[in-house]
Amino acid sequence: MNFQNIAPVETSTAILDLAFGKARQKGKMKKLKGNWLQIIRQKEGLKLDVVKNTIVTRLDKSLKSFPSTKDLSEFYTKLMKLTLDYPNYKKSLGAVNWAIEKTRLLHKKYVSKVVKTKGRDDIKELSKQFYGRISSILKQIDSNLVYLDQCRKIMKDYPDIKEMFTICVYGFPNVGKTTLLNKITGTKAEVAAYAFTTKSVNAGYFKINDKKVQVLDVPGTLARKEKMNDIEFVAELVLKEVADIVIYVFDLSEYCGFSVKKQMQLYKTLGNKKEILIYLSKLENKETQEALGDFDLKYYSADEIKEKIGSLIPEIIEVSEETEDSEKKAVPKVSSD
Ligand SMILES: Nc1nc2c(ncn2[C@@H]2O[C@H](COP(=O)(O)OP(=O)(O)OP(=O)(O)O)[C@@H](O)[C@H]2O)c(=O)[nH]1
Ligand SMILES: [Mg+2]
Repeated sequence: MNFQNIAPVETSTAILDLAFGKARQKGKMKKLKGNWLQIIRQKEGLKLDVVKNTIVTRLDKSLKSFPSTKDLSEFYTKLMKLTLDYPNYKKSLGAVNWAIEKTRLLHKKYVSKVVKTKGRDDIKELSKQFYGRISSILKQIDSNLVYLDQCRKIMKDYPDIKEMFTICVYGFPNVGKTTLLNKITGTKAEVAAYAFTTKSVNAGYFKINDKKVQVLDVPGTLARKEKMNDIEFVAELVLKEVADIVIYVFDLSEYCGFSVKKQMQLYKTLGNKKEILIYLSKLENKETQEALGDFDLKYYSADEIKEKIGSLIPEIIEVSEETEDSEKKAVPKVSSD
């Protein structure tokens, strides 16, 4: 899902200025035929069309560029609930929809009134009413438009997570998660010698046995449930909703600033619902070598991790068209290992 392409949402004033400006231009341009009354009726009808079309097109474009709820994965739905005022977001989309319908109805009503007018004053009065009512509709949704634009700005920074077999690299800040991601996938995400370098989700991809794998390196977490910030919640969400396998990174040298004991506590919170592969960073360090004696969990090198992942990716069985009348289906099957 790509959240970068949501179109900026204009304010009601900007949309009204544009619509009325275009209508004024239209009123000047057109050469029309008929008697004077027919001409001014036609002119006014055209202006009403321009106002309606401009407003409906602009609002509809905004509405359509937001993702439709039914296309969103559980991960993005939860992320939206976490980072937006979700009821206000839904209400705002509904309000824009309401304004589109209301504008269409009002236009229809006034177009039929204009053709029945008897003189210049009648027409003037009607168009004044129409412009007033249209302005009032748009003003009513102004706070919704402003809020939707705020949502767009937040959603623009959502990680682009693809639907494929996914590994989540997890562990305390500064332990070497991003370094491992770069090692496995060949990406060049930022690595630094201080905690919380990664502020968002880094994604890398590699192929094993002809199958593409997504590796997500999430920001370091301090496992403090009650004081989590948004990005730590995102890390948890990736871990729970997206990851098929977790790589837990231990830094036995403790150069990261966290004791092995603390790192072990976070590791234990992962439970056994998902396959967890342990990676030890900074293995060449003296301190790591010394701590290795007490470390009695199975761990893997970066190359071994890739191999192991290859053996854990589900087989995709293509159901042939002869056996299945409907469209081809891909049935995932977890390989027994
Ligand atoms: N010597 C050595 N240094 C490493 C190794 N892995 C990581 N480092 C160093 O440890 C520091 C932190 O590495 P990162 O990969 O940025 O750690 P991170 O877990 O992604 O950190 P956050 O994004 O802040 O959570 C950097 O200075 C790395 O160069 C390793 O295997 N050996
Ligand atoms: Mg990092």
